[in-house]
Amino acid sequence: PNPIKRAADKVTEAIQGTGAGPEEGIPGKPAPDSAGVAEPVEPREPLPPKPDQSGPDTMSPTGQATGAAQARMAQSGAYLTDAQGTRRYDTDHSLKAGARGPVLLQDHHLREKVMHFDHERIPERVVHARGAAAHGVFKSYGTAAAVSKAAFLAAGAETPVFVRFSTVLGSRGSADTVRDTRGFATKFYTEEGVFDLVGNNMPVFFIQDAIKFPDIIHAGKPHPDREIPQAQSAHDTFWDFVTLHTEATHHTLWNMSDRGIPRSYRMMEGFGVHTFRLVAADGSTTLVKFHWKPKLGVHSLVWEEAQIAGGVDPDFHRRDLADAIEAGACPEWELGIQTFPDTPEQTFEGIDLLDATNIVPEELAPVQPIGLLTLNRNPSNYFAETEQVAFHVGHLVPGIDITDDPLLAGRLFSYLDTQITRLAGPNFSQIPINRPHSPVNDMQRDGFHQDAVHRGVAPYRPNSLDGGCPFLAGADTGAYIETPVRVPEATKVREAPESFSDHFSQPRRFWLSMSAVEREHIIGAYTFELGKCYEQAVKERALQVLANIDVELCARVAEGLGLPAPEPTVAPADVEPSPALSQVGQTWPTDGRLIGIVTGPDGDLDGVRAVREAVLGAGMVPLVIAPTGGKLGAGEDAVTVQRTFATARSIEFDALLVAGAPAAGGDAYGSRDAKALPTGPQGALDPRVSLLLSEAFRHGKAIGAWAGGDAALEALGIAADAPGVVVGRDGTSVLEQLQELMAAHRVWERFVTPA
Ligand code: HDD
Repeated sequence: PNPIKRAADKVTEAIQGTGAGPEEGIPGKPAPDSAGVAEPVEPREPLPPKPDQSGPDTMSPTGQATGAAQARMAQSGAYLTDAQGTRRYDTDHSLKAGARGPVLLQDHHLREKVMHFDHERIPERVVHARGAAAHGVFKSYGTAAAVSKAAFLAAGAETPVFVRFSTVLGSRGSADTVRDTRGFATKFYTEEGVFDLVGNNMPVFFIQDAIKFPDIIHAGKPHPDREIPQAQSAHDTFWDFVTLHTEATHHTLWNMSDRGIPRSYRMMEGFGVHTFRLVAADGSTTLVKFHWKPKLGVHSLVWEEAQIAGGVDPDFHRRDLADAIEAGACPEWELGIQTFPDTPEQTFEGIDLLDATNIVPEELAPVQPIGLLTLNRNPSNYFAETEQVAFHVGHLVPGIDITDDPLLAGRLFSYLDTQITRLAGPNFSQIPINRPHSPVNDMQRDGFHQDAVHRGVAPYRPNSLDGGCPFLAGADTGAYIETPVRVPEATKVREAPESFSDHFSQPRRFWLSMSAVEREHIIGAYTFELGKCYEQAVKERALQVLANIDVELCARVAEGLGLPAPEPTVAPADVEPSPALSQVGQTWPTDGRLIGIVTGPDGDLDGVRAVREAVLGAGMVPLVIAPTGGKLGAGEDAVTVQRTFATARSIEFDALLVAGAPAAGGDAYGSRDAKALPTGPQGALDPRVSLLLSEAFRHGKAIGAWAGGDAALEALGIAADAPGVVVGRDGTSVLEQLQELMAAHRVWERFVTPA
């Protein structure tokens, strides 16, 4: 028998006086609440974690359980206790002098409960506050073994990972789909210690020297007087900074491109940004740039979708990631490296590898795949894992070393420092999500939140009292040894090298590499963002920067702002486009794409059932959209409605299908009877369906209709032969054609571009 039901029955009996009623005020016998809502009275085992949430059982070096074992320890036993493990009989009422009397100061349970609540919030990250994360595994192909001795890059090595994606500017409660750079931070729990690859979804950065990081972030964050706008770069201080600091031009252009509004975390590239130095077993070194390549391709929202999603579903990306993993559509990325000879100049084909505002085009240095990342498990507790995870670019393992990139140097300070405030002390590596999976045997002691009970009396080296333990490792026993790079004889200066001063040729390459439709999106983004600025001088300076990238770009944005287009102040750089930078023109797997099926109670439900099966069979997600919730049809074959006209909005779907009416008599084509189509109060197409279809059309999504469902499209003036519209006799054949269209992500022909 169901224990919850049994318990509920008992309480009901008590209320109705048919059983042994709870005696008022006696601990151990819960009283029914005034609404008579039954609460279980018998303890039962907590619900097991969902399959994708149960972490591996491991023990940390300090003897603490981690993963699922730790989760059980945090919430163990059947009864509610206080923080000291003492059982409580009531947690809903303060201790009072009489039921209507004053609350007593001696109520230490009230005091403890509210005290803990008062301190539940910790400072959010100063940047990248809004994030979503998942566990997974990294399987090495072994192809990097020749250039790096890192054990996790050896052939066949499998390493647990935790990946956190984020936006940069917004606070923890801000929307996911804002125009911004996305963080892509990966913690590899390797057998040689933790390696963190703390990257972004863009390969370049705003600044070349970490000393400017507070400035760019102050400029991007909300204005200090009114604290607006939230999570936006469309405001004066941001544009003031990036136009006065032209090294930001390349990154700003990436931000204004479709890369600034990804469709999904699953469909983003990731980049280590800096040049790193790999060290092979024989001591030879290679300079590299890290790339994450998503198996589903790199795709973006269109700007209107991103804005609608900000209101309709601010958790759009977070939900998408968690839902996909829970459904078993585990996202995958290939890790790749571009390799460059480790010469004293640290340049490649004239490109300074220490300047983080530069890319090296993939056509010049191909990305070589070295392993596969699969995210396969959602966190079981957001705070414990996603919030408390602490990344640091200085978490390195033997075989991976740093370069003299001045941006990286500052980061090596910042990431440790910030955790001391955010995670309240220096022991954050003992928090379960941050614990290395390799043994820890340091001589660090004490401090706030010290979890370990260290043994021994001699936490110093050398010592004789603890038998000389711990011992030092050497190169042959896996020690991390810094590469003995020669530092050129130099004079102390506060200045940038001359090679950091070209701020326009790389942005120009990016612009020239874009397809016509991507250029339109960029023009639209600059026009929108600068249109939100109040200061004329800021807009004029921004146009000057654009003129130095490309005169056409500048002229179009100037036109939108109603300002004259300035002449360039630097000659346009003679650069070759890099086709790999464009997101348009290829096809990709459609796994996990969401298909909305619009129908009503009189719709072709047999057809809807068949289409649902076909969508599932193709590894995608069908969502039936109908006027109200519940079921359509009767009996075992009834179709469950997942979205109503009130809850469905176009942004959720990658494609839409409109069902018509069931075939009447001998007409195999179905009926265009208006009754089968979802109608609104006046009998016309329901306005919410009109909005759904017209938005999907405007956003370049594939739309299909069968059995007369195209009457809905006709009502909106969408022709049956419009690009990306498929009308057919049965839903499954229409679906096949939609899938082909979705492989290109969008119906690009629908976007108007100049001839
Ligand atoms: Fe940073 C967080 C990525 C430059 C200072 N950064 C942070 C996160 C990512 C990046 C993905 C979120 C990590 C997480 O999910 O917890 N940051 C970058 C990249 C950079 C970069 C790709 C340039 C190539 N960052 C950068 C500089 C500084 C910082 C130059 C400071 C001088 N970053 C921080 C920080 C954060 C951070 C303040 C905030 C929270 C945290 O570190 O743990 O220390």
